[in-house]
Amino acid sequence: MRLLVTGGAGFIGANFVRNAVRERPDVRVTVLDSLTYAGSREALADVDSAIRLVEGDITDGAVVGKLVADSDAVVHFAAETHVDNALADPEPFVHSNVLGTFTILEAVRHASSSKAVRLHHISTDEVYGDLALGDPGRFTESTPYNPSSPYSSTKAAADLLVRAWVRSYGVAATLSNCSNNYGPFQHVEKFIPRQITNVLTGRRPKLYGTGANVRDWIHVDDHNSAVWRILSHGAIGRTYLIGADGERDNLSVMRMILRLMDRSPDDFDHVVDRAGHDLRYAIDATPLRDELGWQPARTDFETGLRDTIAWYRENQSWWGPLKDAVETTYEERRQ
Ligand code: NAD
Ligand code: TDX
Repeated sequence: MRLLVTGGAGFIGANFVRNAVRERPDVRVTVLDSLTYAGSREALADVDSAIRLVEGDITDGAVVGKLVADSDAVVHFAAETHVDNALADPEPFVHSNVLGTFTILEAVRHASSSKAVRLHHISTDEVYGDLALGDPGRFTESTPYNPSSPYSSTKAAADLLVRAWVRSYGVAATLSNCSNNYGPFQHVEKFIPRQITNVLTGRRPKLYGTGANVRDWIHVDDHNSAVWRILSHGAIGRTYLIGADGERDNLSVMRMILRLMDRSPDDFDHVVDRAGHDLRYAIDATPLRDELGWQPARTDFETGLRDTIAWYRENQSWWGPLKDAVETTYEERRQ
């Protein structure tokens, strides 16, 4: 299978590509990534000789058209992904997430007139907005879209484009909306790696507001195993929610990081809360488990977090050069 992976130099995409190269010798991977601040060649260094990395933008119709025409399947990870950046400057989010997804869809539509091209579009649970704290409900495939932020609204727009291209043009696409990922190679702007690397560089960890907000954590390898399952066995046009029953409030995650790094439980600062901060996300992944037989393998969060802390300890050469600039930006925003 000739597989095109957009955003394959980012956190989830790079883990996906590394696993694909190791576990699926029948798959030939091409990565299309514009190597924004969030993309990293180094994340693909140990599979470098087994893949083709094309540096290019997903809004470039000529480049995308040619790569899609040479592929049997496309997994579309590329996006601007950080909510705080979207609040500060939403324009790149509209560009990459909306126009970029449109460009991919048009390329798949045109290529599909002469051969089969399978598309899997990666999205987020944030398109559903948020749930109240203490609400027993969880997001399902039929929860209405209600995005809160410039990030999630552009992801929602992209999802709706994919659904329309399936219905109107018969594009062979599936979609998935996953909860919060953690694991190796996550950019240090995000919550878990930010706190780990704050401790490792002698800074104080930073909690937005009271830390009561709840996220539903999943290890990146479990997200990616679900993506493979959907790509191989999913029903065209379907949306699958991906989650591993990992709900935890931010304060508890902060305290677990501090404990695992031998710091005292109050060794962090409360900082200015995020504007419009979503309260709680929670995924009901029953259809993915029952219909496609998917099971997450890494459901022990404490073990996953311990492994992630060890990975950041051992890979300072990867994240070290990014850290100062990220913290300077946060200081300017008083976060
Ligand atoms: P990331 O920010 O780490 O990586 C994004 C990658 O996309 C980078 O390599 C970047 O260079 C590339 N990219 C951005 N704009 C591009 C463009 N215009 N052209 C080409 N490449 C471009 O993001 P991530 O956390 O790996 O997220 C990947 C996907 O998964 C996104 O679609 C995101 O919405 C979705 N998602 C993420 C999470 C999470 O917790 N991180 C959860 C659910 C869904
Ligand atoms: O320093 C911090 N302190 C803090 O308390 C940061 C960076 C975050 N937070 C809070 C905000 C959130 O409630 O932690 C929680 C997680 O924050 P992020 O890592 O920024 O993730 P989130 O906003 O939940 O979005 C993530 O999951 C869904 C990804 O960034 C998205 O791309 C994905 O779609």
